[in-house]
Amino acid sequence: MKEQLEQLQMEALEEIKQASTQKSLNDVRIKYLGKKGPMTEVLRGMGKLSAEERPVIGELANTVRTSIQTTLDARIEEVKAIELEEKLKAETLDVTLPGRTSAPGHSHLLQQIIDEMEDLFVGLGYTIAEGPEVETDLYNFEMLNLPKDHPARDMQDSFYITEETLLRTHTSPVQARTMLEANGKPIRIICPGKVYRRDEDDATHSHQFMQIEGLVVDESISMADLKGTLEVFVKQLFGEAREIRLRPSFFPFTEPSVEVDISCFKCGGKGCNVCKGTGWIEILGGGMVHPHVLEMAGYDSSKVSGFAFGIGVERMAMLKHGVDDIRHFYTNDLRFIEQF
Ligand code: 2NL
Repeated sequence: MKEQLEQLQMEALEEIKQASTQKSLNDVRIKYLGKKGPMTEVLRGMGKLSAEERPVIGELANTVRTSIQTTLDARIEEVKAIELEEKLKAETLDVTLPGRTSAPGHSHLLQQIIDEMEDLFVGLGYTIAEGPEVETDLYNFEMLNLPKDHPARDMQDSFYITEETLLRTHTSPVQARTMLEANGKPIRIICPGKVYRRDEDDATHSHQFMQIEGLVVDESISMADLKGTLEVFVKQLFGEAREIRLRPSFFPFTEPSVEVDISCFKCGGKGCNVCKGTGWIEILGGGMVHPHVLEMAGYDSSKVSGFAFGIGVERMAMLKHGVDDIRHFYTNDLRFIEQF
């Protein structure tokens, strides 16, 4: 029995030495010290021993059990430390690695044009005015000489939120607000921003687009001031060689009203596909602010006058860069965006 116990101890210690995971060590524990293991069996056979042998074998059995137990515990600690070490090594964070940088972007083409126009007009002494995109019927229509049931409202039929509030159909309500706030004082402003119209989207129409409107109100402002201002603006954006041409037109908020053409920047006026053979390209509308609009905004139309104009930003961008579909501006395809 003594040899049996010593053999057991040797085998157990050897297996403990070989085991390299917590799980296999636990298996060794169950195998040698478990209820169904060889130690239990040896102890059970003690009853058959003589009175002299029993304490000797009993003591040896205890020594063997303690030896297996402490060797096991020590090895488990060792394995735990190795496993932790490996885990830490696997999860190491190299803080010296360079970070992930995001590629530098740039302004959208429409914003670039707005920036360019803002710079130009600020240089001419204008300030930039902004206002809400959800507007009241009062500022969007009434104050601009478009009373309820006016047929020109149909052209700008819009997205209504309630009977009296809607998405603005032009940036003119910003100008109406600015005039009211000016309390009869002179103003020079441009109003860039998003506007909305109930339109079928196609290559040249979008239910949402951008406008820049300009407004000057002061003593003795005339059509000559409008023409001179637009000439400076057109030469800046389309080149020094450009000329402008004013044709009579109609807007409810200006009287007289004009449509403004520029000489074709592709053919110089001879006629080509861009100007459809006419030598001229229509780029904006404007006119002298209607006296009724001035009066509603608190001005004395017998003392002051004003000019106003409205420019479609997308149309300008399409002309300048030969873009054939307005929807390119909003689909955010990088192959388009990165060209500008
Ligand atoms: C166009 C024409 C225009 C205006 C906008 C305006 C604003 C006030 C008073 C008078 Cl507050 N006029 N704005 C005037 C004439 C034309 O826009 O076709 N734009 C794309």
